[in-house]
Amino acid sequence: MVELSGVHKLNHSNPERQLSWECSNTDDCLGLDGECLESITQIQILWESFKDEDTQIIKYEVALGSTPGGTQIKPFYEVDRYQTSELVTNLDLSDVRRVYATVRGYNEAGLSSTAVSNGIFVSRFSAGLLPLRPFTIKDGVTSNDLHDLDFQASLTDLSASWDFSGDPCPIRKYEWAIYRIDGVESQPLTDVGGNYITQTIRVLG
Ligand SMILES: [Ca+2]
Ligand SMILES: [Ca+2]
Repeated sequence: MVELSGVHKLNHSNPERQLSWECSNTDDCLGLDGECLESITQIQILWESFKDEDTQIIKYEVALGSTPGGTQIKPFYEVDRYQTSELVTNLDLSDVRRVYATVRGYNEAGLSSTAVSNGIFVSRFSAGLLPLRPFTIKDGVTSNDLHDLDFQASLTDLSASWDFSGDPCPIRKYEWAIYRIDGVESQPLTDVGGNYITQTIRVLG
């Protein structure tokens, strides 16, 4: 089972082009799976319909937790036997880093089986909230643990370190640029990938 990242709106003028909120096999489901949630009040989850060889599924129950299989955010509640998706609303995810969804399906014999999602990070940035700790950028240093410098001895190298980890949603890509104090661009925004939190370049001239 998976979580969708977006806040989806129905387009009534063009129902043909609606994103299907259903997935019938694992690959389809994972293709819709989100890594970061853009809302702090609601989440859309999807699951493959449970298969039982002997009896029918008579009901599903859904819960949300901050740990895999947990129910801290929303205890189990019943949803229809024909559902394979659920929009959970009226949530407050402002203090939650990651959400995990769990679905339990019950067969006619009363036996249940459970599916747990792989989790989705709450993107405070997307929701317009402040990060859990401030984003920081320091110049002249090669580690964000060091203090920002206002002077440096090297005439050839420039360093900067940054920390954007205050948003639970992981940063996929960083770009950095360098401007002289008079506004002249020494280096345009340059992709340094997703893993770097510090960068040094050689400045010629
Ligand atoms: Ca996910
Ligand atoms: Ca400085």
